[in-house]
Amino acid sequence: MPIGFIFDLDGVITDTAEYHYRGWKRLADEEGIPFTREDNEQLRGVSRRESLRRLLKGRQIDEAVAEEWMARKNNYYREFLESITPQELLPGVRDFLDAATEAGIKLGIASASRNAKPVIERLQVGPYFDVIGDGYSVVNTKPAADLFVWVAGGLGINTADCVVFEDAEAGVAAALRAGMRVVGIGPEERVGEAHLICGGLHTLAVDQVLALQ
Ligand code: B16
Ligand code: MG
Repeated sequence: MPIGFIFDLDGVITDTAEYHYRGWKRLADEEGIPFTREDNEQLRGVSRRESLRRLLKGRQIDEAVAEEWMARKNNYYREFLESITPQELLPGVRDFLDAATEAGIKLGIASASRNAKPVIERLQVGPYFDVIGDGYSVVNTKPAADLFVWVAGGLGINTADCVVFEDAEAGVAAALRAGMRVVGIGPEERVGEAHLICGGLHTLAVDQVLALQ
């Protein structure tokens, strides 16, 4: 039976969380809003708009202002992206993608980011993936199931035959809602709902993941 592996991007393939943090931090400093690295953890895996809502912590701003702030943060973020190279693949990623491809598994990306495609291009891993789902692919991003279901559809694989690799609580919840098996990357308190928890793709073997099915 064909199997699909669906990878989140930020926190699984590469670590762009630091660049998101610096972009939001610069905006927050300019606007006099307190924002720490700890606050940034709450933005992991959620959309740009939801990130802004969490950063505001109940402060009210007009829609036009919200649009301008999101655009400004995104411009800062995109400046950082220009320096990304394949060196910024997380440990073990290329070996794991090679092993999965070798095993005949179809691979896809499901990222909440609207910048996923340029990031993948800069990392030079595009050819591994048959489908790239990003922040433009569906209306409801994680924790809704929609993005994972969209990617599974593109791969032509039943949702029940897909395994998701996720680093965010919202992403694990989304994958479970989609009826998929989930490998959680990171601490128990963040990805504890996953079927298997590990510290990164460098600690995993493809057979171990297939045994989850
Ligand atoms: P953008 P992922 C997510 O990527 C990030 O983890 C999250 O922090 C960010 O807010 C979101 O993408 C949207 O990103 O502003 O570039 O559209 O983990 O789903 O790959
Ligand atoms: Mg992520």
